[in-house]
Formats: sequence, C-alpha cells, structure tokens
Amino acid sequence: MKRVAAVDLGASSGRVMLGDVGPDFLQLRELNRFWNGPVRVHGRLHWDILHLYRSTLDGLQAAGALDGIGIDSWAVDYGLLDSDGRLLGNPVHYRDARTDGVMERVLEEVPAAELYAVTGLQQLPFNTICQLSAEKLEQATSLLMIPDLLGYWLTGEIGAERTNASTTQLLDVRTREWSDELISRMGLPRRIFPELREPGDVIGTALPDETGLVPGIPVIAVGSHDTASSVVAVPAEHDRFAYISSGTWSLVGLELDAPVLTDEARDANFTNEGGVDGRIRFLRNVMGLWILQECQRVWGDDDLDGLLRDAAAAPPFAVLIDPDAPEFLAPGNMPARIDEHCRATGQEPPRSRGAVVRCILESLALAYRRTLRSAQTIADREVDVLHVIGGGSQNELLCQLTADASGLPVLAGPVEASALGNVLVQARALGEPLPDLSAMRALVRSTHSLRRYEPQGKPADWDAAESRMIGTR
Ligand code: ADP
Ligand code: LRH
Repeated sequence: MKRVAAVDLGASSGRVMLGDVGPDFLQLRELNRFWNGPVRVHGRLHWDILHLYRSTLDGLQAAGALDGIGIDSWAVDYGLLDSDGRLLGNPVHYRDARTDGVMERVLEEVPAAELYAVTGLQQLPFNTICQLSAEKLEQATSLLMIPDLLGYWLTGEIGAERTNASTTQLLDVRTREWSDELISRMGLPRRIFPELREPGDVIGTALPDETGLVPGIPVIAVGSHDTASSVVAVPAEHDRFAYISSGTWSLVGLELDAPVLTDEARDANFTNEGGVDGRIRFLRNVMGLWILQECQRVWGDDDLDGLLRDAAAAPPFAVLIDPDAPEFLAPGNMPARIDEHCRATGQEPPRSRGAVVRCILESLALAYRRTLRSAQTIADREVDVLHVIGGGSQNELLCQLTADASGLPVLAGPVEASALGNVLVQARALGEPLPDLSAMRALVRSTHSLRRYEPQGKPADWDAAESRMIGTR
C-alpha cells in the first residue's frame, strides 16, 4: 500500500486529497478544500498564489507521514523567478485582459499554420505564448508553471513537467522538447525555460524546515496539468471512448496515440495536448460551468441543487447561446451578458433563474455534441461511450442532456478524477504494479461506482436546436 497526497488546484477550488493505493484498492479522503478564483488588484486579475500555497501546506501538514506528494493545477499560467530564485510579481490569471489583441500580434510573428504544425495547440487568447508576449521578462531567469512553482517552493528544485508545458504553445508536440525555434522567433529568452520532467519523475524531497512537513517526503511529478491527470482516471474499458472533463471548463475530446495536425483539425481549433505516457489529448475547450458559476456569483445564490431543480422544470429549448462566444470568457455580469447575447441573436432573454440555467446547460450540451462529432470525424475514430468526469459529472440534468444531445450513453464519474490520476501516477512511480493506463483505469473502475445515462427524447429536437444555434454564431 502507498499513502500519497494529491494537491489538485482547480480554477474554482483547490483541494489536498489523501490517497491510499494498493492492489485492488484506491481510496481518496479530502484533507482540505479551499476557494480559488480571480482576485482583481489595481485593474489586473491575479491568482492568490500564497493563499493556495498556505492552504496546500495546511492540507499536507494534516496528512502527517506520506510516501509522496503530487501537484496538478489548471494550465497555461505561471510564475517568474528572478536570479535569486524569488517570485517576480504575483501570477496573473488567464482571464485577465492583458492578452486582449495579443494573439493577433503572435500570429503576425508566426503564422497560425506554422504554429500549429509545431505545437498542435488550439488557438486560445490566453495561451502562455500570448501571456509572455504581454510580459516584461528582463529580470526573469525561470518560468515555472503553477504546479512547478509550488513544487519548487516545497523542494527548492526547478523544472517543467511535460503535460503542462504542452499547454504553453512553445513545446514541440512531436519531439516533446521546448521549441527553440518558436522561442527565438517570439523574441523570448531561452534561459527562462527549465529542463523538462516526465510524469513519475521525482522532483526532490520536501524541505522540512521550510514547509513544516515530516522530513523525507518525495515530491513526485504527475500529469501536472489537471486535465492530463483527470484523463488518466477515465474509467474506460476500451479505446472507443470520448470524455468530457467537466469543471470550470469542459474539456471535450479523445485520447490518441499521435497528434492530428491536419488543416481540418486546426480550422476546428482542436488541441493536441500532451498526456501521461506520451498520449495525446485531442480536445477542445468548451466554456463549461464557468458561465453558471459566474451567474451564481452575481445572483449571490449558492443553492446549486435548487437552481438545477428549477432548470429541470423550465421549458426545453426556449433560448440558446453559443457558450464559446468571447463575451463569456472574462468575469462579469453573466446573466446580463446572456440577455444581451439573446437580444443580439433575435431571442427573448430568459425570464427566471431556472430558465437561465436551462439555457446554459442545453447550450453546453449542444456544444459538446458539435465538438464530439467533429473530433470523431477529424481523428477518424468512432466512439460508443462518453465518460464525464470531474465536478460537473454530479450535474444530473447536464449529464442527461449530454446523453440526449450526443446520442451516446454517458458514464458519469469519478468526481475527483484529477486527484485520482495524480495519486495513480505517484503510486506507480513508487512501485505499485500499475504498468499502464489500462491498469490504472481498471483500478478506478473496480473501486468507484459510475452512473449511466442513456440517450432519451427525440434526436430531431436536437437537430432543430443545433440549426437554431448555428444561427446564433
Ligand atoms: P475545477 O477543477 O475547474 O475547479 P471542479 O471539477 O471542482 O472544477 O467542478 C466544479 C463544478 O462542479 C462547479 O462549477 C459545479 O457546477 C459542479 N458541481 C459541484 N458540485 C456539484 C453538485 N453537487 N451537483 C452538481 N454540480 C456540482
Ligand atoms: C482546466 C484547464 C484546461 C485549460 C484551462 C486553462 O482546469 O486546465 O485544461 O485549458 O484550465
């Protein structure tokens, strides 16, 4: 048996989970959970990185003796260190407006087709490449992605874990090395990009005086991009599956052995992110439950169960939005933006909270349907089951709508997929007999119950809704 801690920092909450892993055994226990989100300071959106670090330490200290610690978080964001190894400024949130218009400048330096041929990454305005183009780098000696930054604070060791490095748009998707050519063409200093690490590598030992942790605990690199860790824990039985990693974002796609770098994939804005064991996460970002989270924040309504009950009772297909419209990216008054989006597309805005939530969930289900269909066509891979993992897998209405819209059976769970993937990769590095992803997935399947949703309703209703939604884009 191995006893490890998974630090899993999502965009809406962070948690430290204690994981016990052995032959036929896999169990998580929450040590602590803490708020995460954008903090506006002097007109700029930041992460509260010291709050995240402090809360991480609280959880780890509560764990006592451990065989390992692994850290995963959301992608693309980073901290910069100076020549003394100190943090230069508080990390900026990817939803900050500093990258407005920057993608266009990046594409003037490196045309989209060339950028895609090297990195295989979808064009998102907040990719690290865009953020770095809006950054002053003179004093920077190292760029550390968020999990690598926390790993550095715990151990004093610098490095860049590959799955998360793959989201910077500066990593070569074929060689899995930093692209010196892109770095140089973007005028970025090569010195700031640390040596790469593989999931399973030992980063170092947690410094007991610095951290207050029991001496001698190894910190182990995992799939440090949270989505990479969550895909590890997809309880799939065979490879004809698609997944939705459902949280603040919905990451919708397939697991492949090799990247798809065709014009078709680029035009549809599919990404080829690096997975554990060299797999490719061929997916698209759909705006996800962020829109609902922001509505709840603006309404001051944390009764999610109540809102979902009202949404279930609201009339179907009353209003539809394109959840991926750029106006839904930044924090703000989401209910007002939905109203505006409806008016601009000739629809009557929803009149109740239940109707707003129904509109968000049906529109997400339609976006999933569209994305899943193009993923299968572009990657030439048919699927017969859709796994929904992460916090959003608890949303019964959304899971049913997703099954109805996609025409696929949905298997929902596990909820804490990222933490499970994190724990499994650590356990393997520590010698547990989990030779490959199939073995890890079999262990998740035998230790976690899933909920199955069969497609219901009339497919013609979704066809009609889809044509209406095309009209809204
Ligand atoms: P992230 O890792 O991006 O912070 P999570 O995987 O923790 O996201 O998922 C958070 C989302 O899960 C919330 O936005 C919420 O919509 C959904 N969620 C959490 N708990 C429940 C629940 N009990 N029922 C339905 N949905 C839930
Ligand atoms: C999900 C996630 C996603 C990224 C986004 C920035 O938490 O890591 O995979 O695209 O955050």
